[in-house]
Amino acid sequence: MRAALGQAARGLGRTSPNPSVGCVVVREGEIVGRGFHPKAGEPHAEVFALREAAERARGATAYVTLEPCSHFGRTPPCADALIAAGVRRVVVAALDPNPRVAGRGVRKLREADIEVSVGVLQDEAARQQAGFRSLITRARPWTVLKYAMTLDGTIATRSGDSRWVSSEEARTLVHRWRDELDAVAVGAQTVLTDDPQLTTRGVPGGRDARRVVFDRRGRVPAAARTLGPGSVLVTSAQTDPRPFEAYGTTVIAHEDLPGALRALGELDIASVLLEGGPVLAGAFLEADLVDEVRVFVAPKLLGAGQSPLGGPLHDFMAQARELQGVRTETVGHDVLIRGFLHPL
Ligand code: AOF
Ligand code: ZN
Repeated sequence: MRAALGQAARGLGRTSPNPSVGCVVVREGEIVGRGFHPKAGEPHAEVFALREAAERARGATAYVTLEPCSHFGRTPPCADALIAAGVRRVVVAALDPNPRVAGRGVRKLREADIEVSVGVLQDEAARQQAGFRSLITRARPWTVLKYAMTLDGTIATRSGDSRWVSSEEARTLVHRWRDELDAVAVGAQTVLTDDPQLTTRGVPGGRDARRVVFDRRGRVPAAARTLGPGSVLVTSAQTDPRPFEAYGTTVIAHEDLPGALRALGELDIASVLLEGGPVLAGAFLEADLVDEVRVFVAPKLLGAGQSPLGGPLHDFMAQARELQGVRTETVGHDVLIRGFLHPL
């Protein structure tokens, strides 16, 4: 299943609104077929793995990170393909929450006398499919809040200098996240002070995420570096969309953050990396719309500086939001702490 998850990782950021899925076919302890779903509209992971395995799939075990589908979508059902190939056993990481599948894939396999186990490395798979699962079950993208702060909890000096808080290794990792998530988002203030590109750099084979700017009042310049084709401006109905659209930017008018997120989901954006600044982070937390948090802590001391979260959120320690499923690792000289505010 680890190998199947590794296959699925190759599709991350390329499959929405579909999930990133991997499959390996194993015969006598040896992998004889591998596959991943490369893009919506193209064949599913199982099809590629079975194709490589060819005749060796007969009597073999297939490991799939998502329940094989049972429906005719853009492609025929994978459950049928596994049955036709003569696979004897199927190991599934996570069930498919898509109402068109939802257990029917497993049932179809069992009805064909294939032995099916479900739940192997389920958490890892669900994490990998967080965007897809969020779109299907909540009609909004999965949100990841990311920032880097000094040991004393600042993200920039009082004058706004923030180059750089974290190590180069940490910054490279962020570029990998941009490659894997569907969109990166910033608030108006970040565009006005930094005019960032938010592109993916230094990742071999990487691609740019869609850029999203949250700017209720339409204050950012239409020629901002991060706007243009593929980018989205989230604003209010009072903003004239035409100057932005003239640069190729998609303009979404919304009344509140939940509505804005639903609109991003309709653009097939299944996951969003919230990259700054404190106002945007505070607003998302206040609305309870942050699903996952990834924070780098750099071994530096700054003294007076800017806090990562805007606005006084809570007055009492008992009100603090606590991350679940926390994992800690070192990246360069920094510590990366990640965890979840909402279950997968
Ligand atoms: C699988 N294996 O690799 C993937 C699955 O429109 P379609 O035909 O591509 O179907 C999309 C749905 O199929 C998607 O919403 C999800 O339920 C499932 N994705 N299933 O067996 C795969 N990517
Ligand atoms: Zn399928």
